[in-house]
Amino acid sequence: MPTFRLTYFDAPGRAEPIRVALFLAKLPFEDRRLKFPEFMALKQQGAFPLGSVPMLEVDGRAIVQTAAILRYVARLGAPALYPSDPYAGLVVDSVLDTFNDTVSHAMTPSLFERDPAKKIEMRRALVDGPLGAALRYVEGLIGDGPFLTGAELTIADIVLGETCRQYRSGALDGLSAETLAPFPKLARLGDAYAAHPGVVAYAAR
Ligand SMILES: N[C@@H](CCC(=O)N[C@@H](CS)C(=O)NCC(=O)O)C(=O)O
Repeated sequence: MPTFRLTYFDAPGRAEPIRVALFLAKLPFEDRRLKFPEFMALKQQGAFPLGSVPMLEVDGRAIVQTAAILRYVARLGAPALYPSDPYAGLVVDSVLDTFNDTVSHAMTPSLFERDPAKKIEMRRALVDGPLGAALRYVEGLIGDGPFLTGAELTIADIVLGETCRQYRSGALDGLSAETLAPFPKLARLGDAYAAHPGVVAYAAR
């Protein structure tokens, strides 16, 4: 088995689903968490191929792009985390891109907004716009559940479950359990994720 080192900030963000997937796949890894000045210094030294994190080093080789890393972890250590059915795989990939690309980019300006009132206004616009569209899209994709493609937890469920957890925690001003209220299937997925034995074990580690 290769050695793994995951580099990110000391925050959940894009890295938390990768950390959870590595844990569920029983793949030991070094969880390297950088303070922002350390990140900037390393970035200036060219430590990150595209200047961004998360970065997974596989036997010392630097690999970036969150969704690709998640699929690799699923392929390597936990086949159940990625469906073998091609349509189910398409749904998983579409949800990963929706959250890692569309939602992340839409969210970024509000993360840097310092004025609390403006931040809340930006979050309201997100819920009325791209975030709401993404949540409606996911709600429509979930079938009988509890997870996105059925009974098995996939890497897309990890991303969705962490998203639900983050909104419910109140860590993002203007987003809360109420944001999920119009999306009962997604809210149920969030509950099933939080109760998954592997996720419970990850939280207790
Ligand atoms: N497409 C990349 C985007 C990575 C990304 O935007 N990372 C942010 C943190 S979440 C970052 O490193 N920002 C700091 C910077 O670009 O200087 C992925 O999906 O992993």
